[in-house]
Amino acid sequence: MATERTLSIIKPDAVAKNVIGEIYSRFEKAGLKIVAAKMMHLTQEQAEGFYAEHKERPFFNDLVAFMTSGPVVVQVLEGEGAILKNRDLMGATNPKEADAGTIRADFASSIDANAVHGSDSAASAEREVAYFFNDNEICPRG
Ligand code: IDP
Repeated sequence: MATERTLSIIKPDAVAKNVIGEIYSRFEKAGLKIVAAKMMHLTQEQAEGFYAEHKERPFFNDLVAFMTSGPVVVQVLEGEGAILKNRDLMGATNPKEADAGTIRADFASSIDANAVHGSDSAASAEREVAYFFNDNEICPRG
């Protein structure tokens, strides 16, 4: 399987719960390397742009309000099959449907406040990594 990069966000609810380290530990134990990272408080414009594909969905305004409600931690994960591996670690969008032992099952409280974001395809990963990071902010680790 090819080495991939994927964009991950620890959302405001998980930052508020103080579980950044526990989530990073899951990435690392699964063999994913953090090759870029930053904490930031998204502006309305940044959140709307990031979730532009959901603009017409009924939950869009709530999603933007939630994502701007507190700081997030944004990272690029690198590893074999990183996109799917990260999605598996995250669990289903609705934490009530997430498999036991996944990040969302363990740390998310609702479909709105669901702890983490992860790119869902190679095309999304490419767009989302570039949305938050310049090439010179990504540190390949071999
Ligand atoms: P994903 O984050 O698992 O890829 P998406 O369908 O891409 O899920 O939705 C993006 C985000 O929008 C979700 O993580 C969740 O926070 C929010 N969301 C999705 N569906 C709903 C919904 O039905 N109600 C409220 N929020 C939703």
